[in-house]
Amino acid sequence: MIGLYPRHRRRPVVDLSGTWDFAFLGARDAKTIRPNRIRFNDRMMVPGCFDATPRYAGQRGLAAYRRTVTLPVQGQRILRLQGVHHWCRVFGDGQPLMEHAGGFTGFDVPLPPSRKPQMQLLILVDNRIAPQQSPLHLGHMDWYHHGGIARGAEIHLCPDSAIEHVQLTTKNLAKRQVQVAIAAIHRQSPQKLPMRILVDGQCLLEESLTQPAGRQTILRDITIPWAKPWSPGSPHLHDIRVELGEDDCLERFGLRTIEVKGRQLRLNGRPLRLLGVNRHELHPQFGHTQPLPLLLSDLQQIKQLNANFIRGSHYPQDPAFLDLCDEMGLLVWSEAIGWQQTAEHLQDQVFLQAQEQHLTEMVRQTINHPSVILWGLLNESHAHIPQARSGYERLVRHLRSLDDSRPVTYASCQPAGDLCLDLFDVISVNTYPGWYDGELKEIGHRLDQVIDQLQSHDQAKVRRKPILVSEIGAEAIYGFRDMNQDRWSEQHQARLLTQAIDHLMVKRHRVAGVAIWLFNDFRSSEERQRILIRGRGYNNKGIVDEYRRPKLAFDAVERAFGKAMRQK
Ligand code: ADA
Repeated sequence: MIGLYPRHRRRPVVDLSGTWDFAFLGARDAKTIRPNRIRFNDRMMVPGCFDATPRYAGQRGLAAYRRTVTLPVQGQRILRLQGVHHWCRVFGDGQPLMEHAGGFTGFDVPLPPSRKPQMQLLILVDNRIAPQQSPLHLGHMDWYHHGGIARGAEIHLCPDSAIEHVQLTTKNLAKRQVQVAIAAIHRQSPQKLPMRILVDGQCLLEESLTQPAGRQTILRDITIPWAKPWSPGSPHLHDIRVELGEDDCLERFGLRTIEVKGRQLRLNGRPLRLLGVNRHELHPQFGHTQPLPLLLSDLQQIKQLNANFIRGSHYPQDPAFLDLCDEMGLLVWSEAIGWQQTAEHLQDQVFLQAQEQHLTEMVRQTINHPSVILWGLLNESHAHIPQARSGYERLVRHLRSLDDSRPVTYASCQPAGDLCLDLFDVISVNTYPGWYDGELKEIGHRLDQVIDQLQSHDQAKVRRKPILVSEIGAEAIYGFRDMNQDRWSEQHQARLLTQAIDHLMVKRHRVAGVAIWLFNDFRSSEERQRILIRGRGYNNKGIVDEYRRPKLAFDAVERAFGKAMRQK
């Protein structure tokens, strides 16, 4: 299942989780592969990352997954893949159907009609770093790019009139008014269809529609008199079910607003202070795949820290993770994949188109989560180079066209020279005082300098925006406690984070929030320039290690966030 709960009651959905036939083809070129000639000699788990198993650890290349499914012959069949890393070509009964580049987001593959009840699915998956094939997964990025069908896979059996997606927006919090946008596709014309909208099992709207063939969007406002606003302290969720003809779709929804007012972020009209962590979806045994118990225990630990916020660095997080954040009342920054893109990338049409498609996919799968309060993109990219600006403009415009109900931000690592800050609603800064720059005793001073620069920026528009410290942290090797208490020791990391949180969120009240770098240690890129500065090949700035064992900094952050929370 994709996510935590079934999205359909009427529409049959075939879950493709489980074992598939598998073959690792290594250096082979996908173009030369004859699907019926592949010798399958292994089994692989879906969802899963093949290179997180000891047998294929560290391997880059082409892999083949195969599975035969039995399906009814009538109706439109759609294969939904929720995240394949990071390039794939899909075949149905030996016929190529579609290619997709980019992991971490879902996409649909329409399956051709067939008279046979069985269909053989074959998916070629490539985890090589090859920008011409997969422009968003680049070797310099500071995380390990695992390969495989990492998230869920399903086949949807859709009627002639089918719901493609349902988008829910809080229109008026006080009046409990929600806009329901139903994107539907009709393969026959004209279609007279009964439609109902039910909330928490109660029917709020019933009508009969006549729809022409093709794609249509149906917009309706509904009022839910009993709805309670969603907030971290009271994460109330409501079930909204849309029934259209023979099809249906269920979404869970939280009534809430998020806006920027001067230097504040406001949730349901009230000022918000974000105390949070960055989180990477990586685990030594599962790669990018996130088993549900792992997601839940990560969130338990994050809540234990007195945190209310998670930055999903640096790509869209698992849909089940967002479902859990909705339930557990955690606020999320949902970020599109990006890491230190250059001005050349930001002028490159292929890169920009791939980013636009990825943004569209991210927003589509994330938009109904009340926990998601911020959109982010292009972590630490070259916004200080004038030629990069048009690329930023284009991507921000695209993102806002997909959803204008959430503020947009991006994490800048050169705020003083940044030429794109005016394009965003919230200014976010990644800064490493006491680790990459300066010493522990200078942390407060260095943080003040960064904030002063922004709050006295020559563009008035920039001066008045909320500021988030989106990364701050230090490396510590789990278990390394040292009498010198210097860099790489657990003590150093604990002291640095205590001082930083205390300065930003207790002593001074100049920022809207902080997200420490980071919750969990994770494997970094195998590229030489990166691995030489990453002990064990890992980014060790987690306050828990890769198996979620707490370092000294865990308790320190819990105490510091607790103190900050009580200050409110
Ligand atoms: C950057 C980057 C992170 C990580 C961090 C670090 O700020 O955004 O992804 O690489 O540096 O650990 O150095």
